[in-house]
Amino acid sequence: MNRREFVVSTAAAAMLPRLSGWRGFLPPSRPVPSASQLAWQRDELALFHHFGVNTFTNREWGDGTENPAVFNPTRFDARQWARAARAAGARTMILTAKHHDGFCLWPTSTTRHSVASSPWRGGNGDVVRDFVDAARAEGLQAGLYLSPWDRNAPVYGDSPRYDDFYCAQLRELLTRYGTIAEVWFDGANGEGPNGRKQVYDWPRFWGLVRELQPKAVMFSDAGPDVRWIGNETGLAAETNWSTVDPLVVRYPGASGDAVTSMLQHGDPNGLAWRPGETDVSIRPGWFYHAAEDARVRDVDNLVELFFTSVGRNSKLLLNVPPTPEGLLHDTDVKRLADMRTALYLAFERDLAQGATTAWRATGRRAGVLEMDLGDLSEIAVVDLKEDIARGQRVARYVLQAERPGGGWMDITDGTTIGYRKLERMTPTFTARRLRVQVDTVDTPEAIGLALYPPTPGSASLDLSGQEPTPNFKRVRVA
Ligand code: FUL
Repeated sequence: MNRREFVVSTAAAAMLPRLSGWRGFLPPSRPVPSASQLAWQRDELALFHHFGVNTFTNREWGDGTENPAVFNPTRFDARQWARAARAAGARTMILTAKHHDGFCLWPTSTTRHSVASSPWRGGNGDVVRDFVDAARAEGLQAGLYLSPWDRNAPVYGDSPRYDDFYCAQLRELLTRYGTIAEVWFDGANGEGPNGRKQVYDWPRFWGLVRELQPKAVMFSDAGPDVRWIGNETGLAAETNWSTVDPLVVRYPGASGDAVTSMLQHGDPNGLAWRPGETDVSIRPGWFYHAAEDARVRDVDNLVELFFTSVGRNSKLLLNVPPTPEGLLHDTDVKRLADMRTALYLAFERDLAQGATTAWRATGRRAGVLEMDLGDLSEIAVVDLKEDIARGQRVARYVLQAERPGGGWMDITDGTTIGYRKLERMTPTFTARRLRVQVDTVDTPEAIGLALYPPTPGSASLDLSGQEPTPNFKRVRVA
């Protein structure tokens, strides 16, 4: 799509809600994901890597006055990051090509504030190049974060000139390094040296990404493909629609109660498919700080993050920051591998495999899935899913189990399902026959149900030779 088409389609999308009173006359189709959005969601886990001058100055936000000479990783090895990402079961890794300090991790022609002015590899290094090569060598996809807020660029605040500068940087990143799976925008916005607030031309930025990398998904508060989940604590909301009203969050960085609510919950009547991504760090900071070496999230905490993000119809983007050496810290690497083992064990044996199931619509906006496991089974995790290729419809579900003497007992209930809804059952429950009743916002469609038994506490498995797989399933390695 070129810029003009983008503007036209945005204008058309903006008009649709005004017709919403007429929805009864529109075809009864729900918004559905694009092929890229679907693939993005099915990957479930991506890693984020915050790396730059802050890694060396021990800060979270640089002010743009850093001397490029501080950037000098002594043992830089992006392949080590990629191996750790792969061992974690992630299928995409995203790098901060530029953070708010404006320092570029690739030799850009737009500014001298880059790796080219650093002593690292005699000024001939390119972190972005090594990063994308390493990701691909490990069979992973690469994504890039280019901070719009730039505290070094002299033209920041001189809006059209900075927009040109920013687009030139995007163009370099999206034309030099092959296929980029995700382009990550935050909404940070400040004043430039002229004292004026920068006004970003978002339709232009998004149009350029579409033109140069049509298959990439774009993340920001306002998408257009993937939305921020509204916090950095790893919590998607229990009620989480992948559809949004695009008029509520109009640009990245917009604030207000309606914005927060739309980011967290989406909108069942929203006309845009824009699923939520949950970005959170394995450490307190986004950048590496040695003082936080003992504060890396433990395995239980990482598994919990998976349940509160992926398990609530979101995707987990887990930040693991490289050290000043240019490596991921051993503690973090070990935690990632252990997280994957724990997830494999949790989802290893689906009790619903081989069960007898039957789905039927019970009304215009209701349906029921019935399941007979054949034997009484102890259930620790309930895993519900909708076929999101056909949109998201479930607004409420109730899971029931048959009592030994007949009759049904409520076990758990909830609101949205979407791509995946995971519930940890504490205490566990035992059942042979189950059913899930759903209320939907459109014609009911069959839902999926997987059930997992309790896992043996601390089993240790070597999964290092395994390919990352959807749903953290184990595959046999030849
Ligand atoms: C925010 C930034 O201000 C933080 O430093 C971090 O990069 C986070 C992922 O996005 O907007």
